[in-house]
Amino acid sequence: MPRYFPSILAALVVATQLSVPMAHAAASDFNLVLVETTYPFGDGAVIELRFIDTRTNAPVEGAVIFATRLDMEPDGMETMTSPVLALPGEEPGLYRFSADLTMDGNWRFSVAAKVQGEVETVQAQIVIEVQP
Ligand SMILES: [Cu+2]
Repeated sequence: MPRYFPSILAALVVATQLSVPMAHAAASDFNLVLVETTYPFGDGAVIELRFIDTRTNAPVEGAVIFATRLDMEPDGMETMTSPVLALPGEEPGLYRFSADLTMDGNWRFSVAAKVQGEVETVQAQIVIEVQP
């Protein structure tokens, strides 16, 4: 075991040196897209996001999407929020959430995502239109 240690250490050093932006995708290489931008007023809306690697158009699987916030900032009501609940995904690269859309108008959906193996956090703010 001890004689393997230096090579493990060397591998770690190489890995660390590679983890500069050159070796990784940038946050701008990813895109979070709403499947539907218009929703009816009411409880239990299912909001679906497609997470895409724009370099290959491949779905991004296994990302952790957090810091979700839904508020009415686009209509000047930033303090009016609605809780967002993550739902299980149904297909690769599709991330689903549930929220009560308690007022018609424009809502801002704020999302941050961690992609496996990537350093940068992907962030997006997407406007949802809720119709009466
Ligand atoms: Cu409102």
